[in-house]
Amino acid sequence: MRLIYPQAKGASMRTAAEILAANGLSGLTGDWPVRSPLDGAEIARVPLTPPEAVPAAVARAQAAFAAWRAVPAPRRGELVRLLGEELRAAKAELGALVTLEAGKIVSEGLGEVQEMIDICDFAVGLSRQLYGLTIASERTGHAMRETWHPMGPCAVVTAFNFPVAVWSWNAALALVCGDPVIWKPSDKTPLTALATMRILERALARFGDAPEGLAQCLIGGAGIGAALAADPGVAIVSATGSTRMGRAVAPVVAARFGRAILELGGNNAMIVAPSADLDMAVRAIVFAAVGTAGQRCTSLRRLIVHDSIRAELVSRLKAAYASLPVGDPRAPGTLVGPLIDAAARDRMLAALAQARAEGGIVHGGEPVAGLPGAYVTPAIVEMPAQTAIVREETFAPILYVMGYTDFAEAVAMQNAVPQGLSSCIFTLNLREAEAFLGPEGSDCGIANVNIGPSGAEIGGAFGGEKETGGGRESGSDAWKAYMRRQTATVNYSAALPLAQGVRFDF
Ligand code: UN1
Repeated sequence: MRLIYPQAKGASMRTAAEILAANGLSGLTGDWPVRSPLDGAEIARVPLTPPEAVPAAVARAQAAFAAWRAVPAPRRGELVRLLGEELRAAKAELGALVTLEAGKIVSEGLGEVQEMIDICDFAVGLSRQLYGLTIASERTGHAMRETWHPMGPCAVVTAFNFPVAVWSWNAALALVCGDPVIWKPSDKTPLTALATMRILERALARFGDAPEGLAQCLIGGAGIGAALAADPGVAIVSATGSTRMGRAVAPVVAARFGRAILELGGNNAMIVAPSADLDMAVRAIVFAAVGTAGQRCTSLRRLIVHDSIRAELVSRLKAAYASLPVGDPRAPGTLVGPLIDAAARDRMLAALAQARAEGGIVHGGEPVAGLPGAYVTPAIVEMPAQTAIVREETFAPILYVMGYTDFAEAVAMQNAVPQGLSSCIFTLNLREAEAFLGPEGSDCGIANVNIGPSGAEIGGAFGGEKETGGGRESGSDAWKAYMRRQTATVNYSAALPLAQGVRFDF
């Protein structure tokens, strides 16, 4: 391990105040303290929205909906086009704020903003492609069609680990689909949310005549999310976070027949088959398990390796891990930044203790002395079997390694966890690759061959099955979840035939 200290040569020495100012966030006052994971220091205080303010916010969104749904979709797309332009202009500064507030290395902070730009581009094109169907009617002189209409206000609940990109996946689609957006960001990362709202305000000003209340941001705790979930004025609740959070939100939305889009926990695996290109596999494993300090919902947590190559792969991974630069994420060269806070570090250490108790051999996984903040060395844990702790998602850089002998056993292990977000296989064997992607293969929403489980592009639908919640966001036809489908039958004949040949003459 190489330690990178905050005063490292080449690290941006800009103060938090300077980065906040560059994002238009000077002079914030409020009750809620925001801490940077870089060193645990308080960097700002922001005002909190009490849950009692939610009904008024929903009323504003409803009023905005009445106007926005009537705006032609390509014109709605123009607002998202302008948002993409403003994000391009703000990329460096917003990326720096993501690094400051969420602890991502510079490249990943910038990558997160690029993901926002990408989904804006996608949504602009989509604004001219909200295609429905024409359907052949069984009746003479009848025409059937399916049309997609705006749905209503969309609440977007996001997590600290992708503090702005996940909002944009939802907001860019919701806005072109005709839905106002109410955002509840993680209370660990309100500053990036406020900065994003400033960027959106610039786009709204250039757009000119968007309704007031089209996009709101409510900073607060779980009470805000609970109030949004319960409010019948919120048509869609798109929530990203833990399975525990999803268990609280989903029944409340379901009880009022609202629509939920859930993106919850993942416990993502890679199968490494005997034919795998191990050089590529090692690179993919290290990025997916260690990148973002293991705090992606798509992070690699389980390695299922053929017994014939297990010892070699583990020894190569141990060597790679030993060379990883851990420390100040602002410094060029750092690959492992801090965990979000001390509680996250404590959960990692508790998981490792449990893994040991369940027979695991732990390499790494130690708190880093001498650095402020919750810095840890990433852990590789050789497990005798897929025990209880392996089946849990721990949001930290822990990679559990298990062996297999035959392919069917490996696929069964991959699927034998409660979560179902992302998965992958490294193999040069076509039969294994296609079987992994087939109906008896991976049960996850995302399944990859010869790339890792994380770092998805925005063009595909993003989400997963089982305890991951079943929702899909981002690309493909995920937009349909933000609209209501209407089936229309038009009779242009002079008769009134009934379907299915039913006679009802009088
Ligand atoms: C998340 O961690 O909630 O596929 C989202 C990825 C990113 C998104 C992760 N594009 O890793």
